[in-house]
Amino acid sequence: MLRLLHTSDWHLGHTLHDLSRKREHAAFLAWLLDRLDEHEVDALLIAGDVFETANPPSHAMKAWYAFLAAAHGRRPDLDVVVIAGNHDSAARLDAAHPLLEGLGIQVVGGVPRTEAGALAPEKLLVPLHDASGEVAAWCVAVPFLRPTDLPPRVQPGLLDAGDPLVAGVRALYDDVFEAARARRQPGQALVGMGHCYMVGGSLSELSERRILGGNQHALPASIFPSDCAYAALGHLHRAQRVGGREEIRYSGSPLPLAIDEDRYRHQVVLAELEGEAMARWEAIAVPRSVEVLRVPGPAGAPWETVAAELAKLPSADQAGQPEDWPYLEVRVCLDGPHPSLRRDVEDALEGKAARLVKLAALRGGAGGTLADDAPDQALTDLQPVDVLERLWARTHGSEPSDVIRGCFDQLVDELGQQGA
Ligand SMILES: [Mn+2]
Repeated sequence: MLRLLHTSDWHLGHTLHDLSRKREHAAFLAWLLDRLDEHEVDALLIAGDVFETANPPSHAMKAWYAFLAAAHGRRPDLDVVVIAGNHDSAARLDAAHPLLEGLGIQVVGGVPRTEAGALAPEKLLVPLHDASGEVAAWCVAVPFLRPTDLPPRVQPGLLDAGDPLVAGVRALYDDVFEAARARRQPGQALVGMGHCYMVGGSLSELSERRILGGNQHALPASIFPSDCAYAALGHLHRAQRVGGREEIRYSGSPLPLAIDEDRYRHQVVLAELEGEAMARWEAIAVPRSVEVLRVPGPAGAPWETVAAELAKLPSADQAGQPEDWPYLEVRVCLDGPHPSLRRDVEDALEGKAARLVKLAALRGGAGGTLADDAPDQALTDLQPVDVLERLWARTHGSEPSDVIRGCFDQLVDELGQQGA
């Protein structure tokens, strides 16, 4: 019996519209430590996006190392496997590897290569130990892959409907699973890890950057072979299985990383392996330490209705510290100009225990021009690709092609890495 605990997409250092998530992350990490004990976890799999940015703030790095030290202190025999996500700096994560390795913590940031440039699949293989200290499984720990990580020998068109990137990812996983089969003894399981976008996955528009294995290069579930007992995935923030296979899962993020993720069931996954196969799995819900309120709801309502709802919010003086107050999104349907909307909302929230992170003015009604009343949209509400689309529409009067989008996404990713 081998007990795996799978989590991903912590995004330490995240801010929600400039509000720090530090306290929520601290609450989650303390909760997670308790789960390791409660469920007698043998191996903790962290499937990427440990940090929000390639160059995270020092408090986020401190939280990360404090967690690893505490986990090792509580369960000295715990195996921890960490892969880099697209938000992480591969090099920065790897930098701690020499120190962490001695604690049973395996960090895989970048794809290891020999001096001749060949893939070194052995370095992506991590043995997982059961409670008796025996190797019970081999973990194929593949970090987030960038185009330059893929083998050059891949010929387009042979597999995967002609997408050479998808074929390249498949070839890399094949090589590492093959190396794992060569190492394993009968009775030892194969476990996969990845930070990628799989075919049919459900995206959060607001918080997941499009990546390789993004919309244009969705990976088929078959990159995880049928003898893979469990695949621990990261990138999508909503917990879900992939390709109808119970053993291939996104754990989802432990906290909502965008307002529209408030309805996700935030969780970690506990999977139990018996011999070479998964015996059972269960989702463990992560308690939410700070609520997300959407008033009146995603559809919005006229201002009078919204004002009445805001008046019902609890008063600030009975509601603890401001850092614990709910995040609030207010959605107002307008059928005419309402230039004082922001001020009216702020007045309504005076003395209320809620932190306004987003005010959305939804135009409806008679379709007259409301240009003079356009809601002030903050740049922080836009994703980089939104800016591309707007500029492209203004310059060319059309939408950018998939090729242009793909190049743009890659550029944004490379810029993020340069901060590291
Ligand atoms: Mn993520």
